[in-house]
Order: sequence, then C-alpha cells, then structure tokens
Amino acid sequence: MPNVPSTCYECDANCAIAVELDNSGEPIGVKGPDCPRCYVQIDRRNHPDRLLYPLKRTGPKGSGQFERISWDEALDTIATRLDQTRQQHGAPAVAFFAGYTKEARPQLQRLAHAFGSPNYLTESGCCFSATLVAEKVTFGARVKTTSTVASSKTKCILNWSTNPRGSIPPFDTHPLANRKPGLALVVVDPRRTPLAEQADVHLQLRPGTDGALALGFHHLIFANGWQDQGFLDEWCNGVNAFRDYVKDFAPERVADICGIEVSDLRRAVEIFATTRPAQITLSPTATVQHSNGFQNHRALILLSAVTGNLDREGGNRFFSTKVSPKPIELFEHCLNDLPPRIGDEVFPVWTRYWPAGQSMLLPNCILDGEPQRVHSLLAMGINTAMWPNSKRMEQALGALDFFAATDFFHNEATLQADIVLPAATNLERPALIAYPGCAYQGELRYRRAVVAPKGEAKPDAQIFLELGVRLGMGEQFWNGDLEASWAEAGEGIPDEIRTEVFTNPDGVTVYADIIEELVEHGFLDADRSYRLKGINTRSGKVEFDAEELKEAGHDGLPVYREPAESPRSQPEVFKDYPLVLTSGARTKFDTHSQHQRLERMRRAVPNPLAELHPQDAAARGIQDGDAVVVRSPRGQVGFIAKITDRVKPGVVHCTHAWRGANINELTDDRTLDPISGFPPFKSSLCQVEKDRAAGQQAAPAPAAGTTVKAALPAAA
Ligand SMILES: Nc1nc2c(c(=O)[nH]1)N[C@H]1C(S)=C(S)[C@@H](COP(=O)(O)OP(=O)(O)OC[C@H]3O[C@@H](n4cnc5c(=O)[nH]c(N)nc54)[C@H](O)[C@@H]3O)O[C@H]1N2
Ligand SMILES: Nc1nc2c(c(=O)[nH]1)N[C@H]1C(S)=C(S)[C@@H](COP(=O)(O)OP(=O)(O)OC[C@H]3O[C@@H](n4cnc5c(=O)[nH]c(N)nc54)[C@H](O)[C@@H]3O)O[C@H]1N2
Ligand code: SF4
Ligand SMILES: [Mo]
Repeated sequence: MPNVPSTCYECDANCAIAVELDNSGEPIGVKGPDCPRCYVQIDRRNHPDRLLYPLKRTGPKGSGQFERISWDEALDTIATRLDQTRQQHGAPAVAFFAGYTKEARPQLQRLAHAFGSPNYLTESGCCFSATLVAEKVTFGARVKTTSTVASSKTKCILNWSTNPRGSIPPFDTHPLANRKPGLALVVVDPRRTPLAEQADVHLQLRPGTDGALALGFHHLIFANGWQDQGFLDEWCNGVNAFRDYVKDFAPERVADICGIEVSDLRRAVEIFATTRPAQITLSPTATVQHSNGFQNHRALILLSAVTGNLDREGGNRFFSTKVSPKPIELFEHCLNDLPPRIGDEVFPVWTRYWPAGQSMLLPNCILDGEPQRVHSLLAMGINTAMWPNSKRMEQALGALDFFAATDFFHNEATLQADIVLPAATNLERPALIAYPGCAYQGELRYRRAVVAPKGEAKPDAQIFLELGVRLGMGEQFWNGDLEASWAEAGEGIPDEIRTEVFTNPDGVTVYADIIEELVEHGFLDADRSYRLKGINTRSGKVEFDAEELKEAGHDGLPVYREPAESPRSQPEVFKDYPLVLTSGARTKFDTHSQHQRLERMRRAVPNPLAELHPQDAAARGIQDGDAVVVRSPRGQVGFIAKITDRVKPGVVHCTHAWRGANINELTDDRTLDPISGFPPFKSSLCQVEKDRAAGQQAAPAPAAGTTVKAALPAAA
C-alpha cells in the first residue's frame, strides 16, 4: 500500500511524516525527519501495555485494580460526577488539566469554561510561559520563539542554555546546532554541550545564577560604553535606576557568585556587545525553572535592548502569530463571566498574560483549599512526575472526590483515577495542526486519521465533545461531531490558504529555517516593528523598571536573588547537601515520560542518569555506571551514575520524568517563583552517594529508583 501523509504530534515542529501501511491497512513504518520520536509512533500504537478500553477503578486508589467498562458507563459516570461537584461546591471546584499534549486543548478548555469553571490548567504552569510573560511585561512582545530560528544576518550568537542537539529538532542538523564560519559564539550552560565545545567562550555557571551573570554583562557594557544610548534614550524606561543597580555587579563579584573566571566573563561580554547584530538564543526552561527565574529571564533579555539588538535583523526579533485558528476555547467567556482562575490570587501578573490557571497550585488547591478548593478533576495526559515534590501531587490526586484521566498508558497519576479512558494516538485521530499556543514551524494542515484507533481508544477531543453533549450542551459541542469542531476552528485561517489546509494532504508549509524567510512569507513583521506600532508595555517603552511589577508588590528592576535553596542562601543545608542539582536537559530519545516503555528508545538511553563531574565522583568513590542514591531534604531516589567532565564540578544533572526514578521527588514545591509560580527544577541542593545495597552493577532502568510500583497494571 502507498505511504499515507500525516503529521507527528510530539512537538510543535509538527513534522510531516509518511506512514507505511500493509495490505490490511495497518501501519508498519513511519518515514519522517531524522527524529527517533517519529519512528516509534508505531511502537506506541502496538505496545502491549497500552490502554485500549475505558476502565473503572475497583480497588483502593493506587492499587492498580481496574475493570473494563463501556464508553457509555464511563462518560455517564464522568458527566454525573462532575455535575454533582458543581452542584455541591460550584463549577470552579472542578478543574480541567492538559499535560504536555497540545492537540485537543481547544476542546478541553471549551468544556471547562462552558461547564462554568475558569480552572483550565496545563503544563505551562512550569513550561515556557514564564519566558513569554517576562517578555510581554518587558518588551510588550514575544521573542523566545524566534530565538530558535536562525538569521543569515547574525554576526554573534549568545546561546543562553539551549542544547539544540537534544531539544530543537531536527537536532544535529538544526541551523543553530553547529557553529558557522564567521559567527562569534558565546555559550552559557552549566554543562559543556556539543555547542559549548565550539564556542569562543563557554560560561559554565552555577545553576540558578543566570540573573547575576546577566547583570554582570550589563555592568561591563555600561562601564565600557558599549550600550546603544540612542535606543535607551528613545525607547526605554527606568534605565538610570537600572544603571545604578548594576553598579553592584562588578565582574569579580559576579564571577564569584556564578563560579566562573573573571577573564572569561570579560571576554564573553566584549564579544557579545561589540559584534553586532547579535542574537540571544533562549531556552523555555533553563532561566525560568528557578525560584528567581522570572527576574533572571528579564535581566537576560534586557541585554538585547541595551545593545540595540532588539527586533533588528540578525538580532532578537519580535514574534507575532499571523495565522491563528478561530478561538473555540471560550476564554473570553472565562475572562468576562467566570470567577478568578487558580493563580489570579497569587500570580496575577502571570495570569494577566497567560490564558490558563497556574497548575503548580493544584496540590494546594486539593489538599488545603488554597487559594481555591478543587474537588474533582478531568485530565488529559497527566503525570505526577511533572510536579515538584511529586509525592504530594500523588497524595492530592488520591484525595479528590472524583478524578478521570485520558492517556495511552497507566502512570502514577492514572493509578489514582476513578475512571481512566484510552486515548487515540496521532495516527488514529484527526486534528487541525495549528495549535494557537505554538509557533507554526511545520505544516499548517488538517490531518486525518491514518488508521482506526486500536481497541476502543478515542481521540481526546472527541471525548470532550461527548462529555459536553452529556452535560446538556449538545449544540455548543457540535453535537459530538469532532470534524465540525475543527472546521469551526479552521474559520480563523486566512481564506487564501484555508481550503488548501483542509484538502491538501501535504498541508501548507509555513516553516522557515531562516528568519528572513518568515518575514518574506508575512509571518514576521519587518525590522524594528516598534517604530510603526510602538512598544506595547505599560509605559510604552522597554521596561527596565516595570511599574506593572511594582504594583503587584515585586521589584520593578530585574533584581537578582539567590535561588531559595543554594550554597549561599542555605549554608546550613549545604553542609549536608553539598551539590547543586539541576535536571531535565532533553535528549532526542525522550519526550519527558513518554517513551520509557518503548524498547527501541531504551536501547539508546537505558538508564535514568545522575551526571557527576569526575572530581565529585572520586570524592565519593563513585564509578561510571554505579547505582547511586541522590538525596535532598525531601527524600532520596536511585539513579545510575554517569561520570562526565561535561558537567560543572559541584553540580549534578539528573534525568527527569523517569518512571521509578523520578527526580521531582527531590525538588521543592514550596519555593515557587513569586511572579510566575514556576518551580525550582533547575536549582536546589542534593547529595549523591553510592548505593551500597545495589552494588556496582548498573541496575536495569526501573529498578534504579526507590519508587518503583512493582506492577503498573497492563491495559485490561
Ligand atoms: N527531544 C526532546 N525535545 C524536546 C522536549 C523533549 O522532551 N524531548 N521537550 C520540549 C519541551 S516541553 C521543552 S520545555 C523544551 C526545553 O528546551 P530547552 O530548555 O532548551 O532544553 P535543553 O536543550 O535541554 O537545554 C537546557 C539547557 O539548560 C542547561 N541548564 C540547566 N540548569 C541551568 C541553569 O540553572 N541555568 C542555565 N543557564 N542553564 C541551565 C542544561 O544543561 C541544558 O543544556 O524542549 C522541547 N524539546
Ligand atoms: N525536574 C524537572 N521536571 C520537569 C521539567 C524539567 O526540566 N525538570 N520540565 C517540565 C516541562 S518543561 C514540561 S513540558 C513537563 C512535561 O510533563 P508532562 O506533561 O507530564 O509530560 P509527558 O510525560 O510528555 O506527558 C504526560 C502524560 O501524557 C500522556 N500523553 C501524551 N500524549 C498524549 C495525548 O495525546 N493524549 C493523552 N490523553 N495523553 C497523552 C503521556 O502518556 C504521559 O502519561 O515536565 C516538567 N517537569
Ligand atoms: S521533530 Fe517533533 S514533530 Fe518532528 S518528528 Fe520529531 S517529535 Fe515529531
Ligand atoms: Mo516544556
């Protein structure tokens, strides 16, 4: 049979793939970009542990005892129980959650708001959104997305911690993954990534000190007169106060805080500030997953303004989304008619710019009723391993009155659910590939299902429409017609390309490797768009000292504070936990927890790793491949040691989202960033010891952890 064109769904590149079918129409292969995550879509479809039928829990929560039920019973039960919570406690007491998966979010959010709950929450409570909000508050525009798009005009790249070979497909061949001749390169990262190896200067900072380092850059830029004074005078607010503040960040002090050499700092700043245009490439996580992340990110992005590289060709361009589907999420209804979202009370600046509630507060909402009481939850792709102090999240799920989840597999979260529903995979469901939260860096297209769902699995979006119908809102939910919901969303796509988006199986390409192409295709405004449109912040200028933040009780300047748990902020804790812990650097063989069951991926990365510098390993008698225990004030988890001089001495990097070795059992859920609510996944303290019980041998993956659930149930 011929190959059927489709798209991968596993990151916002939304790559075109071709699915090879056998004579019976069964997918047997996937051809696509050089990304292992697309080939294994077949393995996922056919995995023996996959959930294939709706399940009802029959034993205690966490026991893994479930029995197969019909879709009617499952959906009726969910509709009835959610309605009961609404009647007893009000609609906001029902929360709706989406994990990393994006496609069915519009339908899920619509269900939440039509039901009357403002409490639609997502993984963005700890991913990416803080960078966007920091950029909106500071520049009135978003720059992050464009920082993964190269420009032929750029003369210098300041890579502030993103490792394209792990996280930006197509990985090794991405234009930013290798240094180009004639391009100056500075890399900031506590690990020596392959790109750092090619850099003129690699600043190997202590995790969580990004703010101090950025302020040190500013100090030297002003001290040497390298600032773009014309731009600062005309377009910036609060520069004098900022300039005074950065006087405290002399190179010697900054080098001491960050654990780098003064000479490297000086050289890096000179290269960045004097080689123009310079582009800063940014990470959605590295600067913001800290207790001080929001202001760290602001300090860093302001480097682009100080040097006049903002929204310039070859610099950091403002990004605007020119092609958007029609919003079907009913978010306007939420804003205008519904009570406050979870997070409005605590993180009002973040919720002002982000169209969802703050999911990091969910455990508190369930267990303490703070800042709102949540009694019931409907989730799409939820895993407790996403949350810091994951055990508390697990406890919270166990304390819900009612909890239903859709997924491909069981995990620690679904084991707490009353009802678990089998989700169709991307090969098995239609979708309009134009998710409004992502940049369209691939094809804009209507993807049809390549094959019928396995077992009784259903597309998530279909499930949410059917729940809408059962809750008495048939008309608002297209009477359960999934294709109709996508057609309505498609009404937002410009007429010129809409028909093609829906009919051409190859879709409409809006991808560009090069920023200039985005401009050419009309997806990005021309150079310095602020000259035409102004700067869309509170003061109408770039905010060095933001009134909006002051009003909410924060510093207006991007003030540096030590991470809440660091060698300097907690010297007593540091005595027992003398290593700085960071986690979650990506590899191309994983999407968070999603590929752990898939053998082909596990052959590439068989173990959850704790990466240690040889000095730190030697001091502890640890050898490469040893089973080790990583301890923090919150508990201990087993990993396999990888001894590597790529990691900074005194720093440990651990794999995240590993079943049975979940690093988030060690991270802190009490010291969220005060502006964004982001957790400190990338800066806390730990100790690493050889696991004497496990001996020298590298244990197989799941046995390395202390949290193994011996028998996660297979699909019924
Ligand atoms: N293959 C693959 N790709 C993915 C994903 C995936 O799961 N798999 N996930 C996607 C998602 S959800 C996201 S959010 C993005 C994440 O994308 P990125 O955040 O760009 O992730 P990485 O490329 O791993 O780069 C993060 C870097 O930060 C460094 N780092 C650690 N701690 C600190 C610190 O305190 N300060 C600084 N400056 N750097 C630090 C790490 O060493 C690492 O090299 O990736 C996306 N892409
Ligand atoms: N320590 C530490 N923690 C982190 C991070 C870190 O760097 N370090 N990174 C954070 C970031 S940036 C992110 S984005 C989160 C990711 O955290 P999660 O959102 O938990 O990530 P996943 O493991 O990709 O997905 C969760 C579940 O969704 C299911 N799933 C996947 N696709 C679908 C689908 O289409 N439908 C349904 N119904 N289910 C689906 C998967 O099977 C899985 O069980 O983790 C965060 N947590
Ligand atoms: S780059 Fe992203 S969308 Fe493309 S194949 Fe890989 S995971 Fe899928
Ligand atoms: Mo993320």
